[in-house]
Amino acid sequence: SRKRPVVVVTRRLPNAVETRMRELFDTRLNIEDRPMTAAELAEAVQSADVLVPTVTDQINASLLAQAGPNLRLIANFGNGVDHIDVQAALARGITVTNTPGVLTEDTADMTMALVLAVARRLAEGIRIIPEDEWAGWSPTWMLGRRITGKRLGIVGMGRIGQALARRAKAFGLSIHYHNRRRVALPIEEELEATYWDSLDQMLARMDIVSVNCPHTPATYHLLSARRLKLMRPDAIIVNTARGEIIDETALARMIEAGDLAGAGLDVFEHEPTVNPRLVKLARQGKIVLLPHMGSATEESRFDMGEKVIVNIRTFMDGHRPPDRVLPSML
Ligand code: 8YV
Repeated sequence: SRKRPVVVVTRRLPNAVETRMRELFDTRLNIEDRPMTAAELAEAVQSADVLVPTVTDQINASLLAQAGPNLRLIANFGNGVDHIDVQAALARGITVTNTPGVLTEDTADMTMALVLAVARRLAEGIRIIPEDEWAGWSPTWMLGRRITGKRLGIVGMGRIGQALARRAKAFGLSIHYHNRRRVALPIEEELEATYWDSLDQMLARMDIVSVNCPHTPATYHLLSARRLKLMRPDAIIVNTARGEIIDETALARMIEAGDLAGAGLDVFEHEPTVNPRLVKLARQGKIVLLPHMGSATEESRFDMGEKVIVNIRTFMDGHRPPDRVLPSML
């Protein structure tokens, strides 16, 4: 019988996923659930046939330069691959796969939840009763902003952007989007979505902006200080994609100055460190911060594990894995 591939998994995964992986592969688990150290990662790439990293591992060129001859596949547990130097991996003949599709709906739900939380002051309201701060109802107290009838601008109309658009449409928002290219006409018609070739022009006219594109060299600080200033002062911005897409310092400055009404962020430039200015704004109830929970459901994590397993098995059987990351995606 064929030798089972050595698969190094950098983080603890749901039990069912780990059990299945142990049945199928010579699986080496990181028993403590914490990111691997640089030395552990180096050891992993030297010994593994397959590496299964997550967003908390930096798989950069210098690490890959230490890879042993057996390392042929990096099967990422997650969709975003900005923590992996994919070019360097491909240059060494290492295939990279991710887990698209299975976390789309959950991430879109969390994006909509952030929109609602910011517009309707959910984070502030939730504290009131448990902290014994409710003096009673008043006509002018805790007023947020209506969602219905507002304009939502989606930056990045991929799977998650489209799933968000479907939800937002049901909430009575009009859908606008900016993308590298226009999406297919049937999708545009279904979503009643307006395409903006110019991100600048779209930003200037939206009530709500949602970031749903991948983080690549082309989208780093796409929402720069200059672009954030184009937004209406009563607008809000939400981000469930990657922190690096928004210039966080510029965003904090604008909220502090009252030049932007609110923000809902699930992702940050230097996770798990969060800019203290953003933390302060969250304590003041001016913005809503979540600790990277967009895809955090039991179901998503299980399905992500399944995807990782299918990618490994297909690759080991000598076929093209279904979720290969291609240079055109970077
Ligand atoms: C995970 C994500 O938190 O898939 C992504 O891109 O951000 C989330 O699903 C993480 O990436 C798991 O590695």
